[in-house]
Amino acid sequence: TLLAATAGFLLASLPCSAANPLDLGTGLHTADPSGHVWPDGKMYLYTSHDEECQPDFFMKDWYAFSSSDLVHWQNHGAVLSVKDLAWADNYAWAPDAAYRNGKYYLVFPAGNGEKNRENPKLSTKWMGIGIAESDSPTGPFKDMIGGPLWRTPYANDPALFIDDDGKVYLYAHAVGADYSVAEMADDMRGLKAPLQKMDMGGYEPKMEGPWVFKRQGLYYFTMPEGNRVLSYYTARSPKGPWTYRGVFMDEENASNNHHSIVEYKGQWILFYHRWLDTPDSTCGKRQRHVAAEYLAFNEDGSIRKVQRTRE
Ligand code: FUB
Repeated sequence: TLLAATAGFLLASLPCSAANPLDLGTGLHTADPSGHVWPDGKMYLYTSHDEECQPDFFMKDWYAFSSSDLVHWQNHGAVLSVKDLAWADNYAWAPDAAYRNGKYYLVFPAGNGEKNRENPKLSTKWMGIGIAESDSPTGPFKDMIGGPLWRTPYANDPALFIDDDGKVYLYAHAVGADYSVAEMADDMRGLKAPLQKMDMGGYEPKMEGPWVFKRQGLYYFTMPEGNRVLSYYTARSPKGPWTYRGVFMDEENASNNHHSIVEYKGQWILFYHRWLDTPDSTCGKRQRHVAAEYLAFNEDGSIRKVQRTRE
């Protein structure tokens, strides 16, 4: 299985049994994992945090974890909380992170539960994307601009991608403007130009949680299609035009998924979350747990279908 094999592959002296979902801390429910390998060579995971039996994804803070072997994880605690924000008090949903010029950045969605101000017909609450920075990968992160990067459209699930030329791209699930991208300003405090719609080759299912990576010169735009199955597009540029390539992880338990994909010591890893029965749950409901699997590619760059494993 992934984690046992990873332990053996990376550090033969470490024990070869490990849990999947990952052991990130007893009783702690985490979701929406964003994996990054920073200059110290460790894998860092930035996650959202489910309160026990929370209603309607009321979520309050973001966590960081690190590991050298993907088996033993250190919990660095909450690295940012909606308590630290002047403009939001709820919906601490899926974050992402980036490292640039010695600084660590956290992009995050947050909201205040109000109806969408610009479009009151939308029955959804309002959410925006914020950005925070820190000198350390484990925070604490500080809100850089004291507000969201933009107000309209409503947006969540941001993802940052830094290309080989140093340009930083921000992707997000933006209602009515899905499949959009913007280049971040050099100081990371705003966008160089407003969100721009990408050419998705004529196929645009509902999505959340975009994640972009590059492998052998090919760009991959991956997402939970319909909020459920993980699927992907490829392109020769970070802004597309994109070609749909199919599903690489099926739906489980009729529940949402959210993922990230990162190369670590020559091995591609998929982080995602599962909704699993949780015996000690006080509301008897499934809770979310962060898990990981190996990701493999075919000769033509296509992603092989991934099965979930339990250790
Ligand atoms: O965790 C809250 C939301 O659920 C995320 O932002 C979505 O991607 C889904 O995982």
